[in-house]
Amino acid sequence: MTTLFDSFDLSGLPLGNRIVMAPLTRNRSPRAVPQAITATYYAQRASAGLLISEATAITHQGQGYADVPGLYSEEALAGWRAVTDAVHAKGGKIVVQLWHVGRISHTSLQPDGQPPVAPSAVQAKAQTYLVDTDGSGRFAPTSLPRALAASELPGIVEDYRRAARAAIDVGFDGVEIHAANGYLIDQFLRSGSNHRSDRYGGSIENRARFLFEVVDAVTSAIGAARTGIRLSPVTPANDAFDASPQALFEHVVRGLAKHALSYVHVIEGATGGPRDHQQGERPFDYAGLKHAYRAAGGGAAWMVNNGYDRAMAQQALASGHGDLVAFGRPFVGNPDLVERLRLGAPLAEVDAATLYGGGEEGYTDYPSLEDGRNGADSTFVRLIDKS
Ligand code: 8OZ
Repeated sequence: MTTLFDSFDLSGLPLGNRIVMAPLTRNRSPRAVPQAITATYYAQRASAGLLISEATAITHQGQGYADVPGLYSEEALAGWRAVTDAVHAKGGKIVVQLWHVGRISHTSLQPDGQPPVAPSAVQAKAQTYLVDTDGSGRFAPTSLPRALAASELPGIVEDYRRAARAAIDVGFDGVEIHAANGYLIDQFLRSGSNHRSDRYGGSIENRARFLFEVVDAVTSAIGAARTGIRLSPVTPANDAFDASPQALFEHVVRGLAKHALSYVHVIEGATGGPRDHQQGERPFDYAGLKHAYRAAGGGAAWMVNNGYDRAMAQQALASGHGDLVAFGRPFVGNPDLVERLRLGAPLAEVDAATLYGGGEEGYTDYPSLEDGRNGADSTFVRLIDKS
């Protein structure tokens, strides 16, 4: 029977186990540049079969929160080179998540204070995170975006292509296209944020066109075997809404099946929230989504995510529901999550106050079991899970 601890061949990339570190935004990259502590943070977690980096902006325009990293300056790329070297030195594997936030941004984060861009000029009921000049952080409503002209889209597709190429050049083992959680690609997909009447709006086929153009560009630049994608069919994150998610996402995965991608990563339910969250008329059928993909010839690894614990994850693999399981928050507080799951050891809880922004505290100072400091002498570590 398949277990979490079995190795996996990810389109030629050998993974030591089926446990994936999900992308986690940490806001510790001033001027979009990953720092030395970021290399330490990922290297501490390198026993995961695969690390997926935090969402990383492909351009300044694709940026939507204070101090998130980018792939669009030499300095940022040098910072990422230190990260990939540190992970590889520990025998780990790491892909970078390619991110364009679309309307989930703020004029103060955009080039020349411009409005963010989106499929349509519809403001999201969502918040972003800003840092004031005195260094204090605050949440702020996202700004009213301007609608992209169709003539601008090839340029953004090119930005994805360029970022993917740059990522491979600084040592990433691949990329994950972020098509989830209400960001630019998801904004095109869903009727709630896409009110266009040109060939990028209206029908499901039209709304998925931008996603497929990005996938074509990235796979042609770095190869489909190094390209994964993340979807979140029913998440309400960042005001994402579609009334017919089943039809929409089955169309999407049937199109993805034409490429020999490395993996399809599916957030089940509301991101970081209830797994049974519903949009549209009936509960989302994840097995049906996977079936649509396989029936269309799609052979990529199927990665599942959202609120999995050890028992659920083992069950997902044993039943064939997924090939890989991505864990998010458990990796924040447990750098040695793989070892803890292997031993059935307790997991440390996350300190919510140090999730976004700051330095080493709540970032690189969570102990591993090996540190021999677990629990008792650590003020922020609380044991929550004995499964
Ligand atoms: C949490 C905070 C900011 C951004 C996502 C990139 O939801 C994010 C994100 C998560 O995909």
